[in-house]
Amino acid sequence: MTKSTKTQSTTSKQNKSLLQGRRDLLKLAAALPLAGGLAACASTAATAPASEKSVTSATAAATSKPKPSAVRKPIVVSTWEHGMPANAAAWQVLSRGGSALDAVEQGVRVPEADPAVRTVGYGGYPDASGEVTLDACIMDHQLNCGSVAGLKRIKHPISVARAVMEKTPHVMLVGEGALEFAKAQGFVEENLLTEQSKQDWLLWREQGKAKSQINLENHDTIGMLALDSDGHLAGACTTSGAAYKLPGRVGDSPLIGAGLYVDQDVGAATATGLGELMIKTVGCHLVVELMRQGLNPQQACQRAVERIAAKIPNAAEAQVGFLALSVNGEVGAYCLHGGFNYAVQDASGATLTDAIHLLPGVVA
Ligand code: SD4
Repeated sequence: MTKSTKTQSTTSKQNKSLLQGRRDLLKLAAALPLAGGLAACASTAATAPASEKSVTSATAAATSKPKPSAVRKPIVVSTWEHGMPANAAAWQVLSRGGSALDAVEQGVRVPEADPAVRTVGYGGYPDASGEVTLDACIMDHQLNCGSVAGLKRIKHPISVARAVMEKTPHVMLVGEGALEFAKAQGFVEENLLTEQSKQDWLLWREQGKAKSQINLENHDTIGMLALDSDGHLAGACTTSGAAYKLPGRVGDSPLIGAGLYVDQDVGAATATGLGELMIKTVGCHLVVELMRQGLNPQQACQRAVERIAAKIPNAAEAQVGFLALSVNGEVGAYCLHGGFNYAVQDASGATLTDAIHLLPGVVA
């Protein structure tokens, strides 16, 4: 069963007015308290359960030890709408008693292979030179992790990241070394630039590179977190990164701690949005550590977004979203601007939910 709880829609008119209103957002960001205590904007706070409205009223939910029957498992959560079919693939693994690690790998391979998903894998936006370069990482419940960055011509970077984790003594391989490793592991080289992506890139060049490389619209990385029936957590994150990025630019998505973190004692977190902001704050590690301190996943995601908005000048020009899953199966998400949604699947069905946001306005 699939039911959507999507509550907000975005029109191009709304986008335009939001972009025009960036100055206001900047002023608002500048006014944010350094301690990060700003409550969610009124329009969205009203939709949050009372327990989620203030991080200051944190309970020790994330760290308490509920009865095994109270743990919500198995469960899988993903960023964005393309998380729905990705979760469905992960659920095939989880519902048969498979591992969270297998589930997240199988799940994110769905958008990696889908040319209609323009920000992940095959068909993703290229860099400024017209080359599609992919970033991905994966992590299990024992702090095992693997990662690739700047990987060209391989459709499934998440599976290469898993091979780095399982078959090398290293965590991360980049560029040519990552490609050589992938080929040695039997991955096949192929062209990842679709005709559509090529045409869009040519237009971007013709227009004098007018459109920003990193903006509010190109931010749909998939991050997936799962808790399996054995109670083990795992996570995966994969992206083509910021559209028309400088060749060589690496975002948060392949960086353990920035775009993904998993700690079996506490929970897991993944991120989407402008990677530079997550790198500066080691955002996903921050979310997990906040959960360790007693915040629930929702509260932890909110606190991390507030930290970014308060400490990083111009943060409001970008989108940032966190998604977290506790070891007890609690889910939370929070973003800077409206428009970020996340998919959840468990035995009760599948949902797509708009995350609560800090600043007014909605972007696609
Ligand atoms: C990055 N975080 O490379 C990625 C971009 C993205 O959703 O699309 N995130 O910065």
